[in-house]
Formats: sequence, structure tokens, C-alpha cells
Amino acid sequence: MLFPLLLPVLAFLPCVLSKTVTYDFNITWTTANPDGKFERKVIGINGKWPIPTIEVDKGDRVIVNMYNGLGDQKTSLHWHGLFMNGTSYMDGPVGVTQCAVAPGQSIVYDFVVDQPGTYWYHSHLKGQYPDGLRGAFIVNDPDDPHKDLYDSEIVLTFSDWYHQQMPSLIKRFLSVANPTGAEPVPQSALINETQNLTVSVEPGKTYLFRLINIGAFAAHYVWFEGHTMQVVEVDGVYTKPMDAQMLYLTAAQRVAVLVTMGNDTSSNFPFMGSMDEDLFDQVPEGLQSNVTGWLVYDSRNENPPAKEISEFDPFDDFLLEPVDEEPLLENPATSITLDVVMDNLGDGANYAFFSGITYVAPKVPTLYTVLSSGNLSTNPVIYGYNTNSHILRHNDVIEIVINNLDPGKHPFHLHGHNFQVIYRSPDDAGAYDPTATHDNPAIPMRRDVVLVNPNGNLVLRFRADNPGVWFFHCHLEWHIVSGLATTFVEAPLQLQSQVVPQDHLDICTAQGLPTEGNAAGNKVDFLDLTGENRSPDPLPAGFEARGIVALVFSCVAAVGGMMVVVWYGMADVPK
Ligand SMILES: *[C@@H]1O[C@H](CO)[C@@H](O)[C@H](O)[C@H]1NC(C)=O
Ligand SMILES: *[C@@H]1O[C@H](CO)[C@@H](O)[C@H](O)[C@H]1NC(C)=O
Ligand SMILES: *[C@@H]1O[C@H](CO)[C@@H](O)[C@H](O)[C@H]1NC(C)=O
Ligand SMILES: *[C@@H]1O[C@H](CO)[C@@H](O)[C@H](O)[C@H]1NC(C)=O
Ligand SMILES: *[C@@H]1O[C@H](CO)[C@@H](O)[C@H](O)[C@H]1NC(C)=O
Ligand SMILES: *[C@@H]1O[C@H](CO)[C@@H](O)[C@H](O)[C@H]1NC(C)=O
Ligand SMILES: *[C@@H]1O[C@H](CO)[C@@H](O)[C@H](O)[C@H]1NC(C)=O
Ligand SMILES: [Cu+2]
Repeated sequence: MLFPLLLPVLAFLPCVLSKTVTYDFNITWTTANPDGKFERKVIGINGKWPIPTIEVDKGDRVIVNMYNGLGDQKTSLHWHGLFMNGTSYMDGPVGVTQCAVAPGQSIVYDFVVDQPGTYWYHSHLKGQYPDGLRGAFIVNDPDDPHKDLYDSEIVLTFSDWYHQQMPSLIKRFLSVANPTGAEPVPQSALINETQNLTVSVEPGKTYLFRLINIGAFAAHYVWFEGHTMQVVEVDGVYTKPMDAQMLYLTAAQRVAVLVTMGNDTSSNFPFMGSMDEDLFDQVPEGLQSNVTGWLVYDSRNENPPAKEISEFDPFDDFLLEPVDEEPLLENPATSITLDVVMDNLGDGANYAFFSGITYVAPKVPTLYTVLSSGNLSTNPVIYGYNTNSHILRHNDVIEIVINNLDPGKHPFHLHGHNFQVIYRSPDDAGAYDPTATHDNPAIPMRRDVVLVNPNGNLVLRFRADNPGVWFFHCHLEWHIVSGLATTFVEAPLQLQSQVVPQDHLDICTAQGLPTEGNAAGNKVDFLDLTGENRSPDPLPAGFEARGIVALVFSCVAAVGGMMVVVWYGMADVPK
């Protein structure tokens, strides 16, 4: 009897297979002590920390009902690496595609995941995620080209850990008391938000390890003692397998590797995350920058300490080739050059600049300005000076040239896309010379976070085939806080067919924030930016960071000197 009824259902089976996965997330404070040295408040979900892994199948629709139960901080969630194609308003960065969700407010994130592989999710409100709101997002794929090469998969997150909370660290970092812009150094390194993690393995089996750096600042050198890795995916892009003994995993990068276990169960093996101390201005005495986990072949074995290695010699991700063999994108219609510089502004704090502009969020999220500005949406002026907005024409090939005029390493991330990495200079090469001949790879590596070398340069390309407002920024949280970000307004006229859900707009309205108008909230005259958010004024001519350092130190010395005088004065004079 049921048979005729089932037939039409079977006809729709391919659609039926994509399911909807719903999560109810109450963002709440809890406490944790992941390095065993200091218990502190952390941002968890539903009273728990670490926060849950989101795991779905390719093609699934994901609905996250998020409630901000923090009481004292706003928040948001970003789905790192997912393109949000057609739903750019679900991307999550505050000031770019939405307002911050205030305590007591809710938001629904609702999107379809059409990419396979290894991602993560985190708060995208200035510097918040290192306080705990960071977790893995895994997309399983029945068509994984490497699926016959492994028996099962294991997710490992790598991160850095601060004992102090971000708001107090940021306040000190971005102040006249820190004129050189020295970034706070983490207290510990973590794997899976803990230390001394053990992973049970079976001899002879091959595992797919999904390695994710969910940290704030430190890149990790990663290796498995006595085992070779085979890289098969970076940032959601399947790659032809390549052997690697050691990886360099910057903040926000993901790498999936195949590791085959030996047959001998008589010993267990350490695997390591070692924070790149080059990133730290100064390495505090006694800092334990290494974190160890163990492949446990037999729980009766002891877990040996990691062997000291003589040098860090990581695998070069530039050599990878995507499985899909997407060819080099030729003849870019637009080339955008971004010069990275750190400098002081008039308030004495140290800021980060892309071509002379440090990012300051606008009064109206840039996406909402696009949607309320009609034909003026193609004029970058309306988005405000300090958003550093660039308009990309629909389907153009876009080239981004990054000249790192700074001695630091920076991992750059683009929302809404991955990009081809067509050139990366070694250290100290200076600015990119477009007139020189470069042998660009015929099939370039693609990913969504890439490292630029100290005082080096980098050339990226992508096609503007995803209308949206996409943030492009350094993924060191300290540098997003100090303004190393720019906004790509991609295909604004095509984007205007997207409709922001009412609950997103209500979040702004309930806080008295505008949802229409230019960066200054002016919806009458979009070209009048009076009242827009601006960075502090530049330093008076002739003032330099060194001057500020001298000034601060002489003040400190003067205050210190006076205190000594007072102290001596108050001490009893010995008879
Ligand atoms: C992990 O082991 C090391 C070495 O024994 C120890 O110093 C550290 O406190 C341990 N970490 C945790 C969180 O227990
Ligand atoms: C979220 O968690 C907080 C703290 O436990 C609780 O007071 C609040 O009622 C919860 N809200 C929702 C919507 O679950
Ligand atoms: C490590 O953490 C991930 C996600 O946070 C989890 O899926 C995985 O099972 C953990 N691995 C181990 C060995 O506990
Ligand atoms: C483990 O044993 C299998 C079957 O005997 C063999 O094919 C394989 O090469 C061995 N692996 C190692 C790492 O020795
Ligand atoms: C961390 O491991 C590296 C590589 O073996 C070693 O050079 C370094 O001394 C270790 N650091 C600490 C603090 O143990
Ligand atoms: C935008 O420009 C198009 C083409 O020039 C024109 O047809 C349309 O009326 C304009 N729309 C507005 C709102 O000005
Ligand atoms: C977005 O979707 C459009 C239309 O389906 C497609 O042509 C384009 O390649 C997609 N872009 C990205 C980045 O996924
Ligand atoms: Cu940076």
C-alpha cells in the first residue's frame, strides 16, 4: 500500500539528503584553568568550555539560535572560511555585516554549507575570541577525494592562552603606555584547549588529522615525532598529497594531514605545538612555549617527553596544488596594493595601517550602507574614510599586492572567498616589483589565510563572484584591534537583491543604532560624512615613536624618583 506513496519521495531523495542542523547557543561566562596554572573567567556556550564542535555534512543547512547571556559584553559569531554565498549578512563581523548583539539579545544565523573540510567559528567583535569563544567547524564530504586513504579522523586545535581577559589586555596594548605596539605575550600553549592530551591510536591505521589554529596570536610549529604527515587539505581546499615533517600553522589556518601509524605498539609518540617566539617582542623568563600531546599505541606505555629538535624547518604551503587544478587567474581587472605599516597616532598609541589608513568601524555596518544607498553604493566615499573600502566589480579578477613594510609576520585573511597565492617573497625583499618577471604557478595554491614574510611581499588573486561585503584583515587579534583591516564591497548593485532578516536589523534598532545611511548614519545626503567615526589625528610633525618612548620613560622615571623621595621622606630617620 505504501509503495505508490514512497515513489515521489524517492524522486526527491537527493534533496532530502541535505538536512538542517540546528544549534541553540547561549553564550555565557564560565570558568576554566586549561594550563593548570590559573583559573579565570572564560566565554563558553551553554555553560560549557571548550565550546562545542559544529559538525555537518556538505550541503547541510545550519541554523544557530544565538542568545547573548554574557550580561556585560556584546558579541557575534563568524563562520571562518565559509563563503556565505547569497547570505553575506550571516558572516558575522561586527560593523561590517551586522551590529553587535547586546546582552539579552538573540540572533539567528541561518546558512547553507556548500564547501567541504576544516573550518572554525569564533566571535568577530574586536579582540573577543581569545577569551574562549572559538571552536572547530567540520564539514564532512561523501565525495572527499582522499577518503579511501584513511580509516578515521581526529580534530586537534592549537592555541595560545592568556591569564588576563582581553578587555584589560587591549586597553593596555592600545595606549600611550605601549608606544611601540608590543603585543601581549601569551602565558601558555594549548592543544584542544588543554595540555598533555592523549590520543588513542591503532597500529597500522591511517588517520586524517584536522589541525586548526584557533589562537589569538602565536603561530605553531607542528610535528608528530617518528611520523610523517601528508598534507591533503588547506583551509577547505583539497590538495594533492605532499609529505611534510613539520608545519607552520598561523593563527586561523587549518591543515588536514594523513598520518599512518607504525605496527609496533611498544612505545607511544609525542606530537608538538611550539609557539613561534619570533612573534614575541620579548620572551618572558620561563615561558613554556611548547605543548605536547601523545599518540597512545598502548596505554600501558609511558608517554615520553618530546625530543629536542635542532631547528624549525617547516613545510612551504606555497608548493601545494589544489586537487581541482583551478588554473592561474589571468589579467586582473583591478590590482589593489596594500602597504603594511605600524605607526603612532596623536593619542600616542601604536596603530596598524594599510596604505596609510587604520581601520575604524563605521556607525552603520557597511553591508547596510550598501543596501540603503541605491546607485551610490558604487562610490567608496559613502562607506567612510577609515573603513578603507574598495569597490570590486562583479566577476572581475582581483589582485591584491601586500607589501609588508614591517619586520613582523602577518597572516592575512579574506572573508567570502579563498584566494590563489601567486607570489610570496622571502624575508626582506621589500615591496613587490610588478615590472619584474615572476614565474607564477600555473595551478596556484589556494587558501583563506596566508602568511606574509617579514619585510616581504605577497600577491593574491580571486574572482569577485560572491556579492557581499568582505573584510580583509590580519588574523593576529592584536593587529585587528590596532586597525590592520580593509573592506571589500563586492558587486554592490548585485548585492542589493539580498534581504537582511528582520531580527538582524532589530538588534541595531533596539540599541538605537542606525540600519540605513552612509558610514556616518546620514541617509539624506550619502556624500556628507560629517560625524563619521575617525581614527585619532596623526602625531604633530617631527614626533616619532622613539620620542614617545623617551617621554613615557622619563615620566615613569620622574614619578618613580618622586616616589622614592616621598618614601625616604616618610621613613623614620634612624637615630
Ligand atoms: C602537562 O605536563 C607538564 C609536564 O609534566 C606539566 O608541567 C603541566 O602542568 C601539565 N599541564 C596540565 C594542564 O596539567
Ligand atoms: C542563558 O544562560 C544564562 C546563565 O546560565 C541564563 O540565566 C539564561 O536564562 C539563559 N538564557 C537562555 C535564553 O537560555
Ligand atoms: C579535540 O577537540 C576536538 C574539537 O574541539 C574534538 O572533536 C576531538 O575529539 C578532541 N580530540 C581528542 C583526542 O580529545
Ligand atoms: C605494517 O605492517 C603491514 C603489514 O604487514 C605492512 O604492509 C606495513 O608496511 C607495515 N608498516 C610499517 C610502518 O612498518
Ligand atoms: C620547545 O621545543 C623546541 C624544539 O625542540 C626547543 O628548541 C625549545 O627549547 C623548547 N622550549 C622550551 C621552553 O622547552
Ligand atoms: C540607477 O541607475 C540605473 C541605470 O543608470 C537607473 O536605471 C536607475 O533608475 C538608477 N536607480 C536609482 C535609484 O537612481
Ligand atoms: C557563488 O555563487 C555563484 C552562483 O551560484 C557562483 O557562480 C560563484 O562561483 C559562487 N562564489 C563563491 C565564492 O562560492
Ligand atoms: Cu598582523
